[in-house]
Amino acid sequence: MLTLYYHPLSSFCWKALIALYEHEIAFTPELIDLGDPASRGVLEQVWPIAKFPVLRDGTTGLTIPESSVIIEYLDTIATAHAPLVDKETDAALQTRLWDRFYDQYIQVPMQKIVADRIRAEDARDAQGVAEARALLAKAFDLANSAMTHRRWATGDRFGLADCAAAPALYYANRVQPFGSSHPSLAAYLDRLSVRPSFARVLEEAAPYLHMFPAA
Ligand SMILES: N[C@@H](CCC(=O)N[C@@H](CS)C(=O)NCC(=O)O)C(=O)O
Repeated sequence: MLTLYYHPLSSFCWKALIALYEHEIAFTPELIDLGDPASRGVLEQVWPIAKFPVLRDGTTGLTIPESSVIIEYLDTIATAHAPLVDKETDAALQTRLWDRFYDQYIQVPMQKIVADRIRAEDARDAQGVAEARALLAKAFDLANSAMTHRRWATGDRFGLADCAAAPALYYANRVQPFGSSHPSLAAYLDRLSVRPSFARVLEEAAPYLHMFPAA
């Protein structure tokens, strides 16, 4: 049996949840509240870095942190659906490239902006936030032009990079809206939002979304 250590508001956890729902793999959700020392301790025990998601496979005894690695692992144990990382080398490289792109150049700067909002006024990092916003703007341009002729992140098949793109774009659009400036990217986010796996994640997150710092 699989256990997922997660929080329903966490963008990197959304990435793993999308993959679990795509594969229709059963798992036990272990909700972690990082603000509660006991709950944080549970996460630290399985992964001392204390970042989620973390997957624990009770059958093999394996503990797997890092959302992209979790998704690659799920491909190895799920057989009912197409893999989320292509088997063919060139396609796999594209999938991993766009997975890194959405994590590093959209999700990470988005998180920088959000994290700054919850800091004390005198600990805020205006320069870091400005750099994050500039990186987001550049990444939006690149992703928008890539998505002009694609349905999913790397072409016709939904995969790992789409699992990364969905939470990254959802939250980035809240901190730096791109709907009117980047129509192809906005249309891609619309497609992601009605994909049943991501629609389910959004539905489950809805009771927690009021906790997202608006500004
Ligand atoms: N590279 C990691 C990033 C995980 C990550 O940053 N998770 C955030 C939640 S979205 C977290 O655990 N934050 C808690 C903290 O930094 O204390 C992955 O892909 O899983």
